Order: sequence, then structure tokens, then C-alpha cells
Amino acid sequence: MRRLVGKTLVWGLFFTVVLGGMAMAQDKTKIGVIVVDVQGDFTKLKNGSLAVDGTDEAYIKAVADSTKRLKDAGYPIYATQDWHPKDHASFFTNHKGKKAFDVIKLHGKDQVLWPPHCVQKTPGAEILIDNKLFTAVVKKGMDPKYDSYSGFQDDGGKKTDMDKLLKKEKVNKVVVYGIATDYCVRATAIDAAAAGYKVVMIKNLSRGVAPDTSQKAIDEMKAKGIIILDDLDLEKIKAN
Ligand code: VGL
Ligand code: ZN
Repeated sequence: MRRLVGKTLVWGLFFTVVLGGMAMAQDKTKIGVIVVDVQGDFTKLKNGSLAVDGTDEAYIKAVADSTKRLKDAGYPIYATQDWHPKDHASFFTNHKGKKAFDVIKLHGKDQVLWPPHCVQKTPGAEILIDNKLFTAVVKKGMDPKYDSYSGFQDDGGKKTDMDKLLKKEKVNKVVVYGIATDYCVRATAIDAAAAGYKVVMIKNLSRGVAPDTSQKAIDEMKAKGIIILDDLDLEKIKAN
């Protein structure tokens, strides 16, 4: 009898520790936020060289207010910043006889040729959200030979510090929004999912270059398990 009581206590303790540990491990969701390329050159507000539709003052205010709310909720905020040298391969001006939005093959992949934008140290490259909110700003697109829509890596496969920075804060779920839905938001969200993060993309805090490619991007993100929310909703972000 004494042995049975003893065994029961030992097994009881064992299951408490193991199941308790599993429950704790499950609870360890840590949310981080990635604000993608909210920079002057992508906005109508600043008469940007690659101004995306719907990037007026109200949009920038919505992004600023939402980012502040997420910061106040205790989440680390990361920004990506398109940061090109003047001779960047994605600028149509660096390809003789080409015009804006032409598509060429670059390193075997389709490359849209853009108007020059987000040139390093120019006003158009500045982020329009209060920089004090950011735990880190991740610059991308510095290599003249490769474009870099993703905040995690460029088209040549060179990694940014994004994954390291997120891991440093033990982030395992990222909230992604910004400009442009069909390019840098899409690529950043998809790379985050591929790197093992849970991803929530906020549609109404993002703007796309074109409606058809934006819808395609949303469908692609959904197919890869990314949660698309219309609006910022902290409860839904925590639940999903
Ligand atoms: C972007 C085109 C070129 C973006 C950046 O931020 O989505 N799009 N460079
Ligand atoms: Zn760019």
C-alpha cells in the first residue's frame, strides 16, 4: 500500500511537470511587427517617384497610429527600408532604351524596371513613421546587382539581419503591413512564413502597386498559411 501511494505520487509529479512544461511551451507566443517600406518615394503624400495609390495623409496616419498601438501593447517593432545606390539594377534609367515598368530578365528572373526610388540618403528614402518606435531598421537593396523586395534576403540570396533580430527577441509570430502589398509586403510575409514564423498580414494597413497583382499576392499569402486580417485587431492577432 505504501509503495502504491509512493508510486502514485511520483507519477503524479512526473505528469504535472511534463504536461505543465508542454502547456508553458505552447503559451510562448511572442509577437513582433514588421512595417514594410513606409518611405516617401512610395507615397502620394510626399509626391514620391514611385507613389502607390492610396498612400495619402490618412493612410500614413493610420499606419503611424496602429504602429504606436502595437508598440504600447509591448511588441517590438521592426521597419524595413528600401535603400538603393544610384546605379541600382532595378532602375529603368540604368538600362539603355528601357522605360519605367518594362520587364527584363535579370539573373534569369523577371525584373520590373522601376523609376529611381529610395536612393540612399535622399529625402524620398526616409521612413515616415516615428523612428523612436523601432527596435531596429533593416535596410535592403544596397547591392547594385540585385533587387530585394523581401526584408529577409535579396534576390541573390544574401540574408539581411531580420531573422537574427527577431530571434534575439524570441519573436515567433510577425504582424506585417506597409508598401507594397504586391511586392515588398508579399515577399517579406512569404519569407517570414518560410523561416518558420506565424504570419499575420494586415490588408487595410497595406497598399499595392496594382489591384490585380495585389489580389494575387493576397491569394498566394493565404495559400502559404499566412493569416490575412482586414484591420488591426489585437485580439484576432493573439488568437490566430
Ligand atoms: C518596392 C518596388 C521596388 C516595395 C520596392 O517596397 O514594394 N517595390 N522597390
Ligand atoms: Zn526598390
